[in-house]
Amino acid sequence: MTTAQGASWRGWLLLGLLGTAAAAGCTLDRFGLGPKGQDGGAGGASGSSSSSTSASSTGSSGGGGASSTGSSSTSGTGAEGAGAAGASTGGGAAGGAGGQGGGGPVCGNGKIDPPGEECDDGDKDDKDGCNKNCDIEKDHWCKGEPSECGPAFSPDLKAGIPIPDDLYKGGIDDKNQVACASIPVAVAGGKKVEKVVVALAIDHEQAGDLTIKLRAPGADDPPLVTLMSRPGLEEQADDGANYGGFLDPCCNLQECCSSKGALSKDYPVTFDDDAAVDAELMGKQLAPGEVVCNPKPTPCEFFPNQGKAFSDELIDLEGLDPNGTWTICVGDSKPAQKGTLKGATLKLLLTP
Ligand SMILES: [Ca+2]
Ligand SMILES: [Ca+2]
Ligand SMILES: [Ca+2]
Ligand SMILES: [Ca+2]
Repeated sequence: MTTAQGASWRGWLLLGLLGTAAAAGCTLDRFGLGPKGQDGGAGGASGSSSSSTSASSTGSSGGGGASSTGSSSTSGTGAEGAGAAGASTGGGAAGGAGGQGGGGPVCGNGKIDPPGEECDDGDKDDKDGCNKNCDIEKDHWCKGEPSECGPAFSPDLKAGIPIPDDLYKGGIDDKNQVACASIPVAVAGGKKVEKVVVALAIDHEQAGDLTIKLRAPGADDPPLVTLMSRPGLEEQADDGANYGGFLDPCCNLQECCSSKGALSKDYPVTFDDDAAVDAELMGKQLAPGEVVCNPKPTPCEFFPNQGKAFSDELIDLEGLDPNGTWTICVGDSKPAQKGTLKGATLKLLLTP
């Protein structure tokens, strides 16, 4: 885990997404791939026993593509392991998975190797979020390479919490005005917060109606972070007022420019300081009915934008005691389009 701390979050994010998309299941143990396979070589050799020559020539650095049943199995640990993985994915002469970075997934090398690794924290230990097969463990999340992992907390919201339509007034204490998910966190060992990421599953017809806030635990004046504030709309204050951009032909003040894109629980959105896209842009390019994050690469991850709110930032939560009740609230400040908070996940990275 120590090597993780100097690496770039942004790089992790991209690669983490690639890794998350990969199918489950690390083949390492199945094929007995040894350490020497990590730097491995060309791959793609025949699946027959005739591959033994080429496999053995690169054996010390990995080699690859040979059949696990071929005579190449005698030519060295690296070739044996990589060859087996190659045959499992490509089969025979069609070629193994060899080439860059070795012939197959190497769990424990700190890189998320396709196919199959969800994470790789640089070890083969269980119960640290990324298990010995490089699968993310239950109730955990991971990001980056080498992966950093931490606990994830998701309350059971059952049918969801309706978001009161057009009732948000700027505060989250009146639960008639906002939909809030309470997330109790209990972590032993005196660990402190290093990083906070929030993922939300929301069904809503119009993202531009919404303001989203996260309150951290704490008895006195706990941190309150505004994650999103009416994307697309340049509000004048965080008070839910319907500020106009123009007068319509009947002289009614009309709002201008709030994002028309919709949100779907099937396409959760994530708030992360390291995301590449401003939350103020969520759904801004979409027509009514089009859904944020669908299809990709419409962004799913956003860095928070507090709009005109007085707000702490996610980075301000660093060093906090994670224990207690976290609260995520969603408010709606525009009539007509409405929706429901269907799911919330609080993802934490903690000090060792
Ligand atoms: Ca790996
Ligand atoms: Ca591990
Ligand atoms: Ca805004
Ligand atoms: Ca609304």
